[in-house]
Amino acid sequence: MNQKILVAGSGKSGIAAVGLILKTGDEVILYDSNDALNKDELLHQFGEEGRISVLLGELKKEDLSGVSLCVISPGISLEAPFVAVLKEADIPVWSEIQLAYHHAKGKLAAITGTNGKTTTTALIGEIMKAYYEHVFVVGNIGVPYTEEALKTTEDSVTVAEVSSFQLETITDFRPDVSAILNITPDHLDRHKTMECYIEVKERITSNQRSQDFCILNYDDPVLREFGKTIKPQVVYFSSRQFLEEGYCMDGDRIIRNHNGERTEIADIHGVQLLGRHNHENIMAAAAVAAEMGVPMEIISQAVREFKAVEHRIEFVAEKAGVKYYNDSKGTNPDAAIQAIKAMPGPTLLIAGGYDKNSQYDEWIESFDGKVKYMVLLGQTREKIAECAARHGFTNVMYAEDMQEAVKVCASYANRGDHVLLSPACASWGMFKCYEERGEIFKESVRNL
Ligand code: UMA
Repeated sequence: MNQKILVAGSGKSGIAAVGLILKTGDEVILYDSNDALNKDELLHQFGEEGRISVLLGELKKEDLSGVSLCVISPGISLEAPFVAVLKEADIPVWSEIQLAYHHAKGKLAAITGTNGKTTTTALIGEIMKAYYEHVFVVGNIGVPYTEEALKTTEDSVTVAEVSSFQLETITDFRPDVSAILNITPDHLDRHKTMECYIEVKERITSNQRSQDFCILNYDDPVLREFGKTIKPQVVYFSSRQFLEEGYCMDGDRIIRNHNGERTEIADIHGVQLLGRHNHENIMAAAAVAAEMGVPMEIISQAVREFKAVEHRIEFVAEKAGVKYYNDSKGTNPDAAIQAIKAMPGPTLLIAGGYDKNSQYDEWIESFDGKVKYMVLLGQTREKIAECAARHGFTNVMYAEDMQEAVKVCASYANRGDHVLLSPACASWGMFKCYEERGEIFKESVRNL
């Protein structure tokens, strides 16, 4: 019997989820709390009348007649008022990745962590494509899992970047190989406490069984301990310690030690990803790929050929002897610390944006004489400036928009300096998304 499903959120995930539901023959209500959206525009993109309706604004109990499931977009908090209406009506809530998983076939690798998940997911995707014929790279990386789920077959391989938001409402989502890269404070405006955030991230393993694998960061004490408590087989990686079993550094080489055998994956001077955090991403990607059945020679070659993903310490251009880097994906203090560490010399930093309730102390401390000036944008600029002043850093300027920030940096930079956009904050408020922020930065640099 056909179901009636409410899809909440009309962004990328919601639209893709509706597409999947319509293909499976079910009925759908597309709901969005934003009543300023255009109902007809939303409706017409599906070219399908009859089995879809659109509902905007407040959700009432009577709107839920016949609805048996809600599929929620990742950006929507479970504290949103309409979720209480769903609960009252006893309607289960699935995340968009849960719906996709329910319909998907083949093998699945899922990658989470506070930072590095996009780079790691993209790298795993490239490794998989070098070995398997049908590979899908989906999730938080920007292609909703529901967009591809019905294309998967028993022979295909799916690599999913999974955020904490997407894990909040999974039920039986079960990757063959999971990875948790690291957990540092982020999204505390939504998850409230670090404990809750960690618990949500760890859910990626909650349905895994003993034949499955979980790749964990040995250098993160929480994850190291977590590895001792879970059902799947654990593979550790570490950029700080030598591991008898697992992935680690041997001088400048990234290696795998397994059953007493040492295999070299790459020399850090022979890869195009900068910084120690990226060596960790390479280890995690190699570990995931190996447990998904890819031979080490293929992994090693794909690692050497892989270039940085867009918006993640991406080299933009050199102008008047100054190198410009776009790290718009540095949306939390920890990611921004990694970017500063990866800069090879004096740096002018552009930062600030939407307030996710983050603490900036550690990030400011990481400047360590390398950051000459900081140009701040957005909602958090006063909060960051105050924090910087407490730590004795006062070379701070404000800009009204990205173009101005880039111009200010260009006028203060000397030959040999670096200009880095790595905001430590989300883009919301000034930009639609971090991609838009990064694009505007790159365009402003090109226009100098
Ligand atoms: N909305 C409501 N009610 C609310 C809140 C929002 O109806 O209470 C509606 C909005 O009006 C809007 C829609 O929900 O129409 C937006 O949904 P969304 O925020 O989930 O956006 P999508 O376009 O579906 O994008 C999402 C991810 N966004 C978030 O998690 C915030 C994208 O990750 C992801 O690429 C995409 O799905 C495909 O899977 C972005 C992100 O910022 C990159 N992720 C965070 C991060 O990386 O730190 C987690």
